[in-house]
Amino acid sequence: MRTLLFSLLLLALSACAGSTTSQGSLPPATAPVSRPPAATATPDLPPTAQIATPAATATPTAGALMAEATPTKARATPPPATPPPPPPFPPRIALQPLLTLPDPITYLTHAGDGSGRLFVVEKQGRVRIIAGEALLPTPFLDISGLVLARGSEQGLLSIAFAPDYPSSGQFYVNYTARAGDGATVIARYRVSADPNRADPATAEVLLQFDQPAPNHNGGQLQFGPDGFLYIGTGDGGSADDPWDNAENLAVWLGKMLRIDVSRPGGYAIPADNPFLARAGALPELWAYGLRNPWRFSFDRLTGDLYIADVGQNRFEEVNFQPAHSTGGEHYGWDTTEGLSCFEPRAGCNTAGISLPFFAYGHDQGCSVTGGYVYRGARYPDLAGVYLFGDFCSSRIWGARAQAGVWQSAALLDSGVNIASFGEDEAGELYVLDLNGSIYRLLAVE
Ligand SMILES: [Ca+2]
Ligand SMILES: [Ca+2]
Ligand SMILES: [Ca+2]
Repeated sequence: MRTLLFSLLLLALSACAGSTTSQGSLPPATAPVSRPPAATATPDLPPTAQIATPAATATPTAGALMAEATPTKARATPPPATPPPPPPFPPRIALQPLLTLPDPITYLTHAGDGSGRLFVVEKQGRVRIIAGEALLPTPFLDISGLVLARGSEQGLLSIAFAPDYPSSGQFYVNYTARAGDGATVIARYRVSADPNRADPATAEVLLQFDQPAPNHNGGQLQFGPDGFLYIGTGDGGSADDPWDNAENLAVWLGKMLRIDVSRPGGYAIPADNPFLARAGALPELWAYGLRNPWRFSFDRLTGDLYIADVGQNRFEEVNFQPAHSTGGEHYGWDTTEGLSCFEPRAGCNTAGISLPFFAYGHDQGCSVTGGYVYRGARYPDLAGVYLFGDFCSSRIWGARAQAGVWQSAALLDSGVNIASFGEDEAGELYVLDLNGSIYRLLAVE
């Protein structure tokens, strides 16, 4: 593992060293969607200082989180002889239009197969391929006959390719189904003999659970650095978690799930899942207390997990789970929203709750869209920065932990209804407008 990480580090360093030439082959970054926002957020302060919150809640948390966020030194050993200084913060970014699809889109990723293809998820139930910046006319997968996409948060919500996709041809989808009137389905499929076409007849439903309301269906799938499949589920919907699902370990809703899909037929429970010994708890649970973790991602270099959790009426938040976590975190909902008490509104007990490292009020947005830590080669200024945004305000932020302290800043008012961020195989990032437009995310001078 250490050897692998060290190799990755060397790769990243050599990529940085070669950045000047690789940048020269890019189109000029002259198409920012809009200007950077006015400096409403204080760039160099920890984000906890940005929002008004009861001091009793915020103060102990900030200290604890900063300690937790200290980069794990063991991972980077042996260190390079002269580590490069971190790039200045905040970076300047812009968006550059890539393509516009005719239908609403929810996600973009890659297959990890060296093909350079981008896979774009259409809300109605199709997966499209972009190859060489062109949209292929025939979908990779079309399961629109199975997908219920009526509500704004319903549809085909994400796709994740197995870590061994080049040999297994297997991938996973998360959608709300016509069967069960919007029930969540996690299903496995395989590619056909044509690498640009999946075989719909290979469908195998791994998990299906009811959704009591059309909203808060989670939707993200990601393979972790441990090879297990992580699944974010929302609290089921309506408002205020009326069924108190998120804190109930006996139900699927409001959770992060973790399952082993490495063997044929169904799935297995990883032997170190945190609630195996807890009577009445579902063994698939990895973490709980989530409201609607619409997007989460792993830092491909460090393995740290960033979970953006959509808030109720006051705060949006992003949670940090270090790579060495053994799971079982309670992310607060619906005892807390952001850094504040939610139920009850005052005097809530935050003992044992993992509070977010970044929260913002609804003066700056209304629905957080989690993104990725930039690990690409083209833009060294973005190295190690977690980029994320808000669907309603279109704002994009950057955040990073530097010497154990979180730095964060608003980077761009993008004008995009940010449904998702996407990452290609090279680690370059994309921003998706729900309405169908895809943008490259660039650093600019
Ligand atoms: Ca729901
Ligand atoms: Ca409640
Ligand atoms: Ca929370």
